[in-house]
Amino acid sequence: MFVRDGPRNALSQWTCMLVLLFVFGAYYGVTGCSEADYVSFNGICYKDFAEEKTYEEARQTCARDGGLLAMPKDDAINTFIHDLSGGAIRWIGLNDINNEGQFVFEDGQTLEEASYSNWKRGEPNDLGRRGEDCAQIYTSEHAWNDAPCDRTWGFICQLGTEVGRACEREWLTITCAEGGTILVSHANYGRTSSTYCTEGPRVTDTDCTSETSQDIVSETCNGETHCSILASNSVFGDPCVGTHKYLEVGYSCVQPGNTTATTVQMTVTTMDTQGYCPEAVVETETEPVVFPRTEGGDFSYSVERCPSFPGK
Ligand SMILES: [Ca+2]
Ligand SMILES: [Ca+2]
Repeated sequence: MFVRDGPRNALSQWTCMLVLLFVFGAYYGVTGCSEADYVSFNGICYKDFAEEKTYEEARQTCARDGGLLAMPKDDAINTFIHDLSGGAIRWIGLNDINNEGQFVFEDGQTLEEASYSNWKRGEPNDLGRRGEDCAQIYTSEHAWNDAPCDRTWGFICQLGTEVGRACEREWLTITCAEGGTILVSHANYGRTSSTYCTEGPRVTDTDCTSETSQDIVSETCNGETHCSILASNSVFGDPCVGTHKYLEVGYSCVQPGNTTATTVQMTVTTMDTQGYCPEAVVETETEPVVFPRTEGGDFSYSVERCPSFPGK
């Protein structure tokens, strides 16, 4: 019996491994996040941690992944991250440790600045002798409560604090100010939402992902203070022919020597390709021209993008 079952067991183990590899690969490809098990939502990657830690320990766990405790700054994100935990109680990246009553997100933004909060009625109440300075998400309405920071709960981390987008054939330019450098956490050239870049065909196709995006954008932008990348098929290939696509990049600006993804002032601008057509270079159909790095990176582009190109 062992002899007969041996090969079959081995075969099923292989099948199982292949299935697991495929599922993991597909999952990783779809999420496009730089760390495994993180799931992207509108450009930012999130992960639920069920293991219970104090607020500070949870903070450190997120930092080890290059991230921060999750900062829900609108209803959609708030609901999404709480659903990740199955509605369990979780620390979020919001506290009034430094200044009683003045709640601040982990990236330094105050609740007033973020203009979003979802406290349960009667919260925050800073209850007890030691007070309550750390926020958690905890009800079926995804409402928040302040709790003692040294209590232990599960928590949710996020990678990236900012999102930049450029519609197909536009440039996405990311700049970190104050000496910060770019750390890309998520990138996708394709379409996962019908909300952005709606001027084009098939914008309801929201299942379009390019598995190479993460690598290409990371290679171009990580460690730089500034980077530009063209949202086009010539850079990423065409993951869904006929659909009007956009490039979405989730990132943080990290201070040198700081292992935690600290947010500093940053700007994202998109520029029309036309603005970058160099005048002194001649392009032919067969030999695509490479942009000098000062003009936005060394990507080749096609004739159609620079119709007024000299020499054409
Ligand atoms: Ca408090
Ligand atoms: Ca409370």
